[in-house]
Amino acid sequence: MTTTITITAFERSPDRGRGLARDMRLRWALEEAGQPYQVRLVSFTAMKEPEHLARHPFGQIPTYEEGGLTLFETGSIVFHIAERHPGLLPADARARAHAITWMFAALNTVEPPILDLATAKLLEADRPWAAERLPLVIDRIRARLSQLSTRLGNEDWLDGPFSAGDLLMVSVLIRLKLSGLLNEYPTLAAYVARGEARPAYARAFAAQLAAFNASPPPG
Ligand SMILES: N[C@@H](CCC(=O)N[C@@H](CS)C(=O)NCC(=O)O)C(=O)O
Repeated sequence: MTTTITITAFERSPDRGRGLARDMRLRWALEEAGQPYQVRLVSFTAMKEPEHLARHPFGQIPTYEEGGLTLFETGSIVFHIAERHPGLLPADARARAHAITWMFAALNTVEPPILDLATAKLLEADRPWAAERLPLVIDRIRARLSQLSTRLGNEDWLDGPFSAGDLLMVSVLIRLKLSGLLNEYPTLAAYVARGEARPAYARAFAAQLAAFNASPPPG
């Protein structure tokens, strides 16, 4: 018997469905795992209402429902999917521990300065100290990209075959594409392109974009 998987996503994603909202990470993982899923679209208002807060205490997307199980936090959900289906975590215990380490590295070490850049540009641009802070934020990102690029070297993926660690790392780095910073590191730009070229990524991207295009315009 199969249990239906339902995830939540933005009804009107701020990036117009172009891969940045985090439901993309779940869609990609589910596509890699060959698992069908349904999507419940939620508006910004509905996200803060009790029905959604029961799924997600911080009123955000994505969430994941499967039978009686409800999860929030993208990293935890990708791990849940990866543990249950082949293709995202190696069977060998050591290799598996390495892949899980890269999942945490993506979310805990590489993503925070990248999110800081969005905060600095979108939310803090009018503050008197903004011009002074921005170069510091960018330098912190460059430091991480340089280290990551050195570690990746000539390999296709971070530690052996493609894993959930790569899925999250590529997803995090994609946020930098528009800034131009990624192209300063050709090794990482090529790594991201390899992730985007995976058929599972393409299916997930197309599904997210289709959901945006089908959603009613605001107003
Ligand atoms: N740490 C959370 C972050 C979730 C998050 O920031 N979600 C964004 C969309 S990608 C969101 O819901 N933003 C709207 C809001 O916070 O009100 C995760 O990884 O799932």
